[in-house]
Amino acid sequence: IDWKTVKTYEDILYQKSDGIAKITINRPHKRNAFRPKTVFELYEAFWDAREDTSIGVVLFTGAGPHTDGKYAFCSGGDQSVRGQAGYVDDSGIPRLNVLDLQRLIRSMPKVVIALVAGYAIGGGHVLHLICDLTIAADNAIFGQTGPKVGSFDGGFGASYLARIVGQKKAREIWFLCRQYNAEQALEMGLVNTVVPVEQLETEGIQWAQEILEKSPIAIRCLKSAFNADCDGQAGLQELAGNATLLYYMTAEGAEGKQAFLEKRPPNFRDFPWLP
Ligand code: 2NE
Repeated sequence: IDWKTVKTYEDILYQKSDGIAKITINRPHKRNAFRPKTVFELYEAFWDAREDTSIGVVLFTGAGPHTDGKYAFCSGGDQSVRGQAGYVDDSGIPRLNVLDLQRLIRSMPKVVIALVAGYAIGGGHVLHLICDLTIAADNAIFGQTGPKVGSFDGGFGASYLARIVGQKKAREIWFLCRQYNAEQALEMGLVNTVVPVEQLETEGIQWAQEILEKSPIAIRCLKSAFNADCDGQAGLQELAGNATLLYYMTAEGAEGKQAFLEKRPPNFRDFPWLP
């Protein structure tokens, strides 16, 4: 596949090719931990992929291996910039801006696939979790560390994890802060499949290409339907937004707008009240 760089960033790589965007956290010396700048850059790239009508699937991954031979998807918030009220950016403002990124990934009407080689730990584990699909390399290691390092994610990190692996397992993952290998993750439904690490990107591209053969609106509505089951009124808003989008595409919806613009009463009499 012929990846073309979209824009050059400091902490991430952003490429596209043939309907697929690839976003890579590029801080392997920190096991791809994110600082506020990393998250701002990720947000911009994900937003661009969301807006690009030629893009249907985003592959989200971490650069590696590092010079010590180890791989990481992401090891969560960069603890070296953690201040009293969050992760401190270049202008001294403490932030938890990864929460904005989580919501963008979850709500964008494109399929986001996490490609996890090595560590997906802490806030990095939550990032793979909220992706639509996860393909794990055989060397992947999953886990939460919050209660060990003085942090926690009680949002998607807790409630959505419990939806995926069940309440008992989710509590075990958070309360004991153990690490789980790729096979264990597969067994608990945390990932979709496991492949040899050298095959990770190829497998991701294969899954993306299969998805790109499908109907964009069907996938879009399904994603928002899955979200609506968990996300309360925000989830319903997403699902209902798609209903409005589809309604605007009908002659019936267009008649209302046209009548208003032509300053005449609308004529809905020709449209059936379907059973
Ligand atoms: C990921 C893990 C298990 C890897 O262990 P290992 O032994 O393979 O590597 P090592 O030596 O720990 O790390 C390599 C280098 O990366 C840095 C380390 O400090 C080390 O740097 P040097 O000593 O070579 O200079 N590094 C790794 N992770 C980092 C991090 N998160 N922040 C800053 N530097 C990091 C092991 O490294 C590990 O356990 N890392 C910490 C995982 C963690 O606790 N993350 C934060 C959880 S809290 C969070 O992410 C969060 C949240 O809970 C709520 C909202 C937002 C964020």
